[in-house]
Amino acid sequence: MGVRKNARDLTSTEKAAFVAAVKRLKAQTTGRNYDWFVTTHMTYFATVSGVRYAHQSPSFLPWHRQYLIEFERALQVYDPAVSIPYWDWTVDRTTSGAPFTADFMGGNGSGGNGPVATGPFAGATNWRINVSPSSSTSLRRAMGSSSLPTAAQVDSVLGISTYDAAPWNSSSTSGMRNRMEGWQTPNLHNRAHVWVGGHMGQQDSPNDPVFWLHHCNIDRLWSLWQTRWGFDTGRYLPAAGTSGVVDLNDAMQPWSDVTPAAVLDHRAGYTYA
Ligand SMILES: [Cu+2]
Repeated sequence: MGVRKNARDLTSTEKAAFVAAVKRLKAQTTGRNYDWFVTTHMTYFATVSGVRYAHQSPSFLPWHRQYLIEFERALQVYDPAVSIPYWDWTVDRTTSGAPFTADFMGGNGSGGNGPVATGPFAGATNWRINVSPSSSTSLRRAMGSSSLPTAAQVDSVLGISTYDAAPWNSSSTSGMRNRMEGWQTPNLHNRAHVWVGGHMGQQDSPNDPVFWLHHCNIDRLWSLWQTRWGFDTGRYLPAAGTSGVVDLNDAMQPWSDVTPAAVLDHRAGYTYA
């Protein structure tokens, strides 16, 4: 069983191992390589066959949970000791501190939404953007022009006992999911994407490796919510018979056999430090 650690607590060796595994997956030329994950996120950014799977829907959390599990397994083919670390942006809130150090995710883009200038993902030779709606082949960031959510705002969201509510989309005004995803205040997940900017502000956001650290934190927050309110299937909504979204026992594309019910209790597979 893997333990996902806070990125600020990784040793130099652990940081180097994560970066190395990510780069090996990027260099893989067939199968579910790094760019497959980028393409998949772009595909499921939109509605597919009339269903919203990954965003603006109840399955935002279970879809990304499975997506991270698949990514972590793909890394572990190269290094079984690697787990995805999480970026707790309620604590690490600067553009040059963890995880944006030169030995890990690297720093800001140069000159406002320009290419990342430091670290292992700086420049198209180190890290080439292959799949994107924009033309830049270098990773871009424009960090810090907005604000990150606070610990008090996270607590307010974790205190909402109902998972989600009709109309089960970005207009849902009650329920935890839409405040966690970020179409309602305090906009947790969306705000961190916007704060990093550059590729992280686009549908091809997994091109920025910090995507995985951010979504690992969102998954951790969901796990904390589950710890408080329950890991059982009764905590996920909607249960059944809802058109256009993923009910508890509906399969989530692109996986044919993975339902929200199947991923709710992750504790046998991985835990959070
Ligand atoms: Cu996201």
